[in-house]
Amino acid sequence: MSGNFGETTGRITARDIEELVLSLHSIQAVKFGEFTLKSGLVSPVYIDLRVIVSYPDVLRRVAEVMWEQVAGTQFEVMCGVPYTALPIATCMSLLHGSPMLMRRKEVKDYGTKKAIEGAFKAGQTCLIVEDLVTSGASVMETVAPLEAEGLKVADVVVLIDRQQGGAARMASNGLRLHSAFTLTFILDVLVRHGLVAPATSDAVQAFLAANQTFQAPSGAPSAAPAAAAPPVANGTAARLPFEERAKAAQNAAGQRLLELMARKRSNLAVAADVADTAAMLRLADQVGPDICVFKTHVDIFSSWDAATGAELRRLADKHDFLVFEDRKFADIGNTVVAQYAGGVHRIADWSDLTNAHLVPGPGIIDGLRSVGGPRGHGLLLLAEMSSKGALATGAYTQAVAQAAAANQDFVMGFISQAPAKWPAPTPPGLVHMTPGVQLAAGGDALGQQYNTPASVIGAGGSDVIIVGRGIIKADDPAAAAARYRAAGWAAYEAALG
Ligand code: 5BU
Repeated sequence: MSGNFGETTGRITARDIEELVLSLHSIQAVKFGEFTLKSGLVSPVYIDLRVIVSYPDVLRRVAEVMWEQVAGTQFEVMCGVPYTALPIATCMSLLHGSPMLMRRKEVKDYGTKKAIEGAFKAGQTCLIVEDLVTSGASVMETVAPLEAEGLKVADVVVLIDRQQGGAARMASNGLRLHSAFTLTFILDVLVRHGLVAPATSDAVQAFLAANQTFQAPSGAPSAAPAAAAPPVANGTAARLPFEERAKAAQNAAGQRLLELMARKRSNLAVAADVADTAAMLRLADQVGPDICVFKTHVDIFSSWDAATGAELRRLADKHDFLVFEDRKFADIGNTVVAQYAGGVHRIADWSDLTNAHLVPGPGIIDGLRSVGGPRGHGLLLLAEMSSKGALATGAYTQAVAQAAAANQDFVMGFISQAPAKWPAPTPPGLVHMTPGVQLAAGGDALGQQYNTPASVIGAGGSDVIIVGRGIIKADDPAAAAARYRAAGWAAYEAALG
């Protein structure tokens, strides 16, 4: 273990977190097998963090990792969800001198009858500390009595997000969920270390997918098939919900993207055009809760190494987004193979999707497929561009649409501007992503042209808004991302009719 855990202000690395996952496995806080839950369901995974009280070193590392998640968050007091999180909250309190409150699980029917113990004033902000979030129900049980006492709750920190709807439930209650890692991340680490078989990992993932707890509020697209709707991906009429289109996707990354947009209720991609990797990673952690895709231009960062790629992957797992390297490949097949797999950046090692021009002809798709196909990656073809005077129009755009339709095993969609204006709808499994988006239409001095989320998703018929400067130049990028997410999602819901 690196020395960071010994210091209260030290930055915790991806390696520290990986080692913590291994420790949790070795003390059997995370187990795999067949476990009958209270509900009667048989689960292939069992997480019980109560055991960490017997391992003070693990408890301290858990507290440090969780503290790190809320380092930039404002709060005056903390409250652990009884019982498992109480020692964690206590440990965070002791390590950082942050006062704590306690919620009684059973309110005393004698004496003071207080539900909340400790010293506080109405109007103070309270951070909720929890070990594990599944549905989020236990967290809400603790939020209610705190709010009843006049405390304000905006943030919840957990060690593990089981990815079964807790984050969506928190969001629907106006709460931000900060998790140190997801169950998917635990599986990745344990499979990589040969401690869990890939088949077990697959079984757990299938269990998680089949046991989602959060029902989107009415008005949101339902999980039921859209009866008799024609298979139209874009255009202004008869749009299918993302979860339906995921079933039509032939590329693994495209399917994951459509599923995650539906699950996370976000069709926002952020363009991380910042100067260095530290700023890029900070941005990924800030906007992560609100985005479906994090887009990079790896060649604008002042430096790059494999550890940065690994840390970006950890953040992608933590916040549930895909990484898109906007490389715009444009060479012959043989060259793009080397550019995608090798070089300084080793793009295929850390990105889920990338993009290419079709100028060289279909050999570019074949070359990139030979690297990305076996890894489950996807390719976006550039069909239109946002810049003034772009030459990708008309017959060229239509040739791109045809090439995408003919290569759906690897091509997951398009960079486009207004697919609703194309002569024919594209197959429903293909995704449209659109850059050149700000809350007000306009442009910059170098030819960039901006449309609004409503016009891009609505009349334009696109699926995902890509926003760079509208978010990264904002005083508060996280707040700006939340605004763009809301605008993009409202436009999508309106387009569904
Ligand atoms: P902006 O700050 O929102 O303008 O950033 C837009 C991003 O999308 C930026 O990274 C561009 O390189 C990228 N982009 C674009 O703006 N227009 C295009 O047609 C394509 C990519 Br393709």
